[in-house]
Amino acid sequence: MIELAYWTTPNGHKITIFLEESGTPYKIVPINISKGEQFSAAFLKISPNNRVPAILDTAPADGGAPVSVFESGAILQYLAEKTGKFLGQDIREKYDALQWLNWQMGGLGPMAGQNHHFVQYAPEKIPYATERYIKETGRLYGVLNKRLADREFIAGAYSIADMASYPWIVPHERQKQTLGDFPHLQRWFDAIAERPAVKRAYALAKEINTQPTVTPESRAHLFGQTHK
Ligand SMILES: N[C@@H](CCC(=O)N[C@@H](CS)C(=O)NCC(=O)O)C(=O)O
Repeated sequence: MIELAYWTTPNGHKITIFLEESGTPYKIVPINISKGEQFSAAFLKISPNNRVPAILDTAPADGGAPVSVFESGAILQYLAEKTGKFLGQDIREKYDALQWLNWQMGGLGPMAGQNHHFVQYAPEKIPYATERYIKETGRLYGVLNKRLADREFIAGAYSIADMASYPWIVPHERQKQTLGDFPHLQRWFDAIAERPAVKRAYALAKEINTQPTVTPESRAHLFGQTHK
């Protein structure tokens, strides 16, 4: 059984998409980051960076003690290897998916995250910062659009690379991007949105939380964190 420490955010959706797509049994453990639950001792034990998602696999492949994994990219890779799904065995196919998974983790996710921060949440509007992250998000959309020009999915077959990127394209309007400017990305986005497992993952999120993550009350938990 996979226990998924989860909140209804893009990085959380990546994992529910995988679990729904693969038919892996799982249990959600909600970690309401708007209320500061990411700082509880029990959660920090499996996710020392105080970020969701994280998993606990109570029945790992080697039959040993439970295995915990944090960082959504590492979780997707762990689950793909555990189930033998959505990550090819062939070296070229596998590393196509892994390099694009890491592209999402090191590029699209953090840049779009800063875009969300400066465009929507920063208490003062800083034109240099908003422009930088809107442009960088657009540049990354362009890279993905080009990649998808001659293949159905990012690494050829539908894989964990697609599951990592899709939730970060969902908020394209909030990121001040026009999907119509990226026709191959738009085609890919529409196809993934129609997948029954993806619909189930987003429907499940609505059962858990319908409130915005960032509210006047949650700002104190989410922003201005220091080493203390
Ligand atoms: N690189 C991490 C990022 C995780 C992350 O930033 N999670 C956010 C929600 S999407 C979070 O837990 N925020 C809580 C906080 O900022 O304290 C991953 O992909 O798992």
